[in-house]
Amino acid sequence: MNTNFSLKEILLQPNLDIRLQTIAEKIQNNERLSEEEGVLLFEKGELSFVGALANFVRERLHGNKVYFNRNFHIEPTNVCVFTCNFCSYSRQYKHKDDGWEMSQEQMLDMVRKYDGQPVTEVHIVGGVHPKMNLEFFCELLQKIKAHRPDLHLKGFTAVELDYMIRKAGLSIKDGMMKLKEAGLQSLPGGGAEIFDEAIRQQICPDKVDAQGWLDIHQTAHEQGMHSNATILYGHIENYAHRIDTMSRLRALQDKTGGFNCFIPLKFRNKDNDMSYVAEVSVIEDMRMYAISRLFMDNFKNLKAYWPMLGRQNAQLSLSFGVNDLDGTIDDTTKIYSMAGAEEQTPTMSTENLCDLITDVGKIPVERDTLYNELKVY
Ligand code: V47
Ligand code: SF4
Repeated sequence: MNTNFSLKEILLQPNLDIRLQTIAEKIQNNERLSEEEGVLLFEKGELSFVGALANFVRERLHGNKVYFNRNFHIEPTNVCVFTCNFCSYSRQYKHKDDGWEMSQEQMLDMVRKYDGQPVTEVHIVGGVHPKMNLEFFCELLQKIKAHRPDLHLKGFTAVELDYMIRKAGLSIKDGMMKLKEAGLQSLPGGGAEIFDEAIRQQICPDKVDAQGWLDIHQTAHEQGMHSNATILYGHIENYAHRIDTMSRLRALQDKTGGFNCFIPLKFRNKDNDMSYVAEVSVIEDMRMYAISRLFMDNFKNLKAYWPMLGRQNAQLSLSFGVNDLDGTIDDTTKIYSMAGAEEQTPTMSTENLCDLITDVGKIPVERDTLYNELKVY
């Protein structure tokens, strides 16, 4: 199934806006788009136009390959000191009896459940619990590494890190060093949301700000760790806010080269304080992926997180610039099912994931966290 127009068909459109024509030529010549051009793509670029260009870039970088990894998630707690209005998952500390808190032993049991299974990564992320401190997490990392040294430990959003390191009275540099020594290898991309201060004030007023988020990722990169970057789109932000966030991430990537991938996350509106905001359409989702592929020219990998997007839309995204479908996740992640995502119990076997990829004429490739190819299917 080919869901794309060819680049030639796009460029031959009789009434194509001259500014879009210039953008198409820049993309063909591998030239960087400006912020103004990014906003223009959101305002004027039809799905067929941005999709054809994004698919062209995707094929230039990755041919027909689509990456996935075998991972599982540990969510230590959903008790959180912060009050992000879009979050359906957290429970405030004063209502902590409605939430969950896992002991180190319970989390190690989850790791032991995968003994003998070919998973390569554990993704650890949760709420910000005031009693789960830096020491607690360093011990947890050490214990997981001691039990299973081959498992790549990807953990903690910049929000969790900022809180636990500040509370321990350490500088970001020293705190990150301590976590690295305990076994932390990569950071997931959460907590970025939208960087614009006024929007942040409305959607997540009390957690780490844009500069704090960027500083933590820069510090991780300088210490040799890699990380991911996300954006939460489709709520009260406008197109300029999206491009501003993407531009700040692109600038940090120019500096460090430490980001593995970019992950646009669609705002879901069930059971949170922003339920009055309507969700955007699938067309807007695909435009978001395509424009991300075009604007984020120094991010090699663009990930669609299928538990949030749903399987069919994730499959569709592979024709709009996406080259990574995250992993064969077990049913241990609740952050999206609680916000109304399609996938209420997000599990998918390797076979299912490969079928989903081959059904749209692409080649499934298992990768590790750092995008080394492990197996081409
Ligand atoms: O920062 C919270 C988002 C993020 C909602 O790095 C919501 O591989 C939509 O970052 N609607 C945390 N999104 C999860 C995350 C992540 C997920 C998958 C892979 C990786 C990776 C990272 O979840 C938060 C926030 O942006 N989120 N609530 C919601 N209602
Ligand atoms: Fe806490 Fe993260 Fe939810 Fe914000 S998004 S309330 S930091 S769990």
